[in-house]
Amino acid sequence: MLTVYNDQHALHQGKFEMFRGELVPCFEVPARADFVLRELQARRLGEVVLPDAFTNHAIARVHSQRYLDFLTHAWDEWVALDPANVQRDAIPSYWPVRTFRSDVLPASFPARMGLFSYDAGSPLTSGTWAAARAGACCALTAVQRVVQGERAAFALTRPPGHHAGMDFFGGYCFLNNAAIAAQALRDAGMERVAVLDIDYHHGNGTQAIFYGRGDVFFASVHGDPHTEYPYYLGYADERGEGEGLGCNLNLPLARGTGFAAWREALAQALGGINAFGAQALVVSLGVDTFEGDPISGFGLQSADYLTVGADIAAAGLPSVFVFEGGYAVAEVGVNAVNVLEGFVNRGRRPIP
Ligand code: FKS
Ligand code: ZN
Repeated sequence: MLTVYNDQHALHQGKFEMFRGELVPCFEVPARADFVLRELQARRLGEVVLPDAFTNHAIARVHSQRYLDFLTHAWDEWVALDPANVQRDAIPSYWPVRTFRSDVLPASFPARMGLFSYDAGSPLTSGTWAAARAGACCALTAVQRVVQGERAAFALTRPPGHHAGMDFFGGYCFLNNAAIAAQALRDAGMERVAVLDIDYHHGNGTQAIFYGRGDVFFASVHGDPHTEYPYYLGYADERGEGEGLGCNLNLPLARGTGFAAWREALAQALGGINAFGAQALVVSLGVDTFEGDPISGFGLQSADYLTVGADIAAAGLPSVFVFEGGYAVAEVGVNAVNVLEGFVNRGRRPIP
């Protein structure tokens, strides 16, 4: 499978994330992408190409201009607060919850940072904007290739994207690569596009971006938000609104769920996508469903990911895979590439 990759992802390298009153080392590290790249090369799964250059136009189809302006200048504003900040990641401390205003853009940088985020676990660093932008370009290049006739392409990017909303970051995500890809497929003439999110965590950002739309279907299999991050979205009764009613399918599963039950939920998600009549598919490919993942709670084993890829291939849709989570760093390459190999090899050998 064609992979689009750019080493600029490593410009985003957070030091610590806030976790239960402590700053702990970031789970979302550059080595994650390195392991996937190495595994792709070892298995000779296909060409690895650099992204093409894009303006912000396609990104601004999904994200608000004032959010993009904030991200563009955030690091410089952080350092302007205190020159010693060059050594520190920027982490928000204030958020406008219910009853506060979000229409006023405060002059204070920390206040604006809270306006455009929803957690303290997503450090913004000197290279965050450059890395996120390069990642979005990888997703857009993958879309272009698929539009030109490639059966599928993989955007190997980080930071991840599916928690980022139209105008907020969080959950290690700044630009929503899957949403940018889905919108780009629409803008290239695909009438109906589906996003399948198989990361352990609900893709709240992607859901929110398309919630009122009837042209993009969102299906997600994830940890039950009653107990799992991002907690405040991802419940089964969220079915879309207005023209988008019926175009959102959440399949939350209890912590501890193993592959058999997970695969049934995947089949339901793919059934929804099929009934919707999608012409193209974007897959938010997280492999934090792995039994050894340090921050998640499902029980998938490495070999299961071959089956996952084959099941997705059976949908028969032109597909853009976008890399999301997965924190068992040593296994993340094998697991992600197993999905891609299972997809490519479907039909070549039997998978039970
Ligand atoms: C552990 C607390 C976990 C944040 C979890 C974020 C998950 C991110 C992800 C993505 F795909 F976006 F990377 N809190 N200290 O895996 O969904
Ligand atoms: Zn995740």
